[in-house]
Amino acid sequence: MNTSRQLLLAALLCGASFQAFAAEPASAPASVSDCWIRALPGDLPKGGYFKAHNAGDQPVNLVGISSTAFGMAMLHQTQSQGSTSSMAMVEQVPVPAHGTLVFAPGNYHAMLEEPKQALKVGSTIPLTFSFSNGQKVTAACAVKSAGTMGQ
Ligand SMILES: [Cu+2]
Repeated sequence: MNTSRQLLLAALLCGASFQAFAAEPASAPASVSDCWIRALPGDLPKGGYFKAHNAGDQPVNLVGISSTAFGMAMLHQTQSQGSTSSMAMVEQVPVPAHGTLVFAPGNYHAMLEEPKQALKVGSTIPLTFSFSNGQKVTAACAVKSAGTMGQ
């Protein structure tokens, strides 16, 4: 008798706390804007550039990129040493509280490989950005010509 009562109480408490969580407004401080992809011919990896914003009081990390339009999507950073530059994969990139992180040519970028279709300049491709707070943000990224230098 006592045990079933405790179980019932536990179930009620769990339900109550779950509801309290669900009733809270979803915290979604991260957003992405100005996304574009440089169209390069053939199988060359394409660079994706964008601005990641964080409207929250806590820093948040960008932890991944995915797209149904590419077989592989990674976070990269271009590192220059003298006249040579190379690219390194990065696991996560911090977006400061109330800050913006700019992904631009020559620095952080999305590396998009194995396109499932040829990229058409003027079209848009959705990229999905995953953040450390659990947010997934999808942005429509404009495909721009290979000669585009900035945004
Ligand atoms: Cu790269």
